[in-house]
Amino acid sequence: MMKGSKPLLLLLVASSLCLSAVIAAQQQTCPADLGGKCDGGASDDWEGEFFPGVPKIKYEGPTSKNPLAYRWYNAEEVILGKKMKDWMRFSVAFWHTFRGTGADPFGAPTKSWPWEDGTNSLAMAKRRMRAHFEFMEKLGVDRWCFHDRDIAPDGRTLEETNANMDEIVELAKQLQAETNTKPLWGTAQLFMHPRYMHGAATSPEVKVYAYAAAQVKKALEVTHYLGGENYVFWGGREGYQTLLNTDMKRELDHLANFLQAAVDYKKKIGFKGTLLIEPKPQEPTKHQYDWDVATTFAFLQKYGLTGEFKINVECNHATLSGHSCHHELETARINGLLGNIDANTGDPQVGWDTDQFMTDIAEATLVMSSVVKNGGLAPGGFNFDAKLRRESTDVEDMFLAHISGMDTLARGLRNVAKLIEDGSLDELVRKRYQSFDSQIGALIESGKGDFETLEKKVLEWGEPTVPSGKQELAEILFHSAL
Ligand code: XLS
Ligand code: NI
Ligand code: NI
Repeated sequence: MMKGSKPLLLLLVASSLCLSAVIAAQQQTCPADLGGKCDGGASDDWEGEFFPGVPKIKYEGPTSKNPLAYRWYNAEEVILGKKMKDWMRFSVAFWHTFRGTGADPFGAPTKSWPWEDGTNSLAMAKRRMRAHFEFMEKLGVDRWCFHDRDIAPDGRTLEETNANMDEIVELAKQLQAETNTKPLWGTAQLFMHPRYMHGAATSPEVKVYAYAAAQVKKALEVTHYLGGENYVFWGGREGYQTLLNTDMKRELDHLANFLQAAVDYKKKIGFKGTLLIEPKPQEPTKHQYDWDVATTFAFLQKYGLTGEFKINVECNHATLSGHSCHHELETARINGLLGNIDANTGDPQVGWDTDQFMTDIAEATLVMSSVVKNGGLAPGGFNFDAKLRRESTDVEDMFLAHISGMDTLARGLRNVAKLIEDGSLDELVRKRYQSFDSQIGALIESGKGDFETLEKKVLEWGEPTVPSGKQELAEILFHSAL
């Protein structure tokens, strides 16, 4: 999500220390304080592969000692009636993988990939796009997600910005055709530019609302043109710090009108992809309007938008809102709203949107159990909205991170298959409610359990005996499948 442009000073230092692209290719990384490679950003002339040391990643099974191999993810293997690749529908997030710099609020960028020249030029955007497609191909992932502003640089005017976008999108379209890939989703990045400091669709400035509309219009067109399967709304600043200077009702009304206009425009251009909303409770504003799945559902219902939107559940956002990812997935699923998963995880101590690759097998198993109950995610999938740790600075680390995240979820899927086959946990849940498999239970479940009838039954039955909930047994059964 960071802008690629480096401070001018770094560029000046960099240009006097310039290395050729070929030498750069041999290096894993170059020191961050040199500001990256340094040809001034004029050319798109990268020779050869971007990842010469990395082969196509293959499945080698759980005993493999090769870090550049899958242990659990075997794309073509059929599990629970579907190929693993069709359960997963993995996607690389362009912004984290290719625009992430490793900077944090206290520290400078640590990553400076060999192909980066320190500029935010069009030529650089093209070269980076080519690196991205080679990355996906070697990883064996055929979907990607993008923010408009992260694939193409801002121009001085909207016309210039859109022209930049068109040029990059043409290249992406060509690379997609060569590699048989497409976007899982696209989105407009409506949070970084200072014009969006009060929000985009919720900005009190009508000209900013209009600008956001123009930006989303273009992003929808581009996503459609590239054959994207979904389009995501994550406002970032759609919320407030304090109600002292904001009008919550007015902002929510504006947001709903904005989303309705997006629905109308989607239909107008014939875009068939699903529109998704990605809840997040805070960061950067304190109270965001899409706090969690339930809040988002209430908003969609109030404004009559339920048929038009599904939800993109991000695991780290779930935990920020005080829920587990599994809770959010189930809330979305039972309401017919589960559209996509931003696959990441947070740090239990840090409590920030740290966007880590998921490595917890138990969490992945719970996530996959919701996906299996949902019958899969298509046309959604798993987008790795996750980034390398600041200290991971080798090109190879990009692959290791994705391999780890993919294997973790693949292992989760295998565990769900084991749990289903074993059946004990499902049986425990079935038994928990079996008292409702009675005449009176059926009456209640059909909505006909009136209070007088139930009172009569209580007088007949006397005090109920309440059986154990068997939580520890459930935990034993679940963990024995991991
Ligand atoms: C940020 C969000 C963002 C969205 C896309 O927290 O997760 O990355 O997925 O704008
Ligand atoms: Ni996300
Ligand atoms: Ni996030």
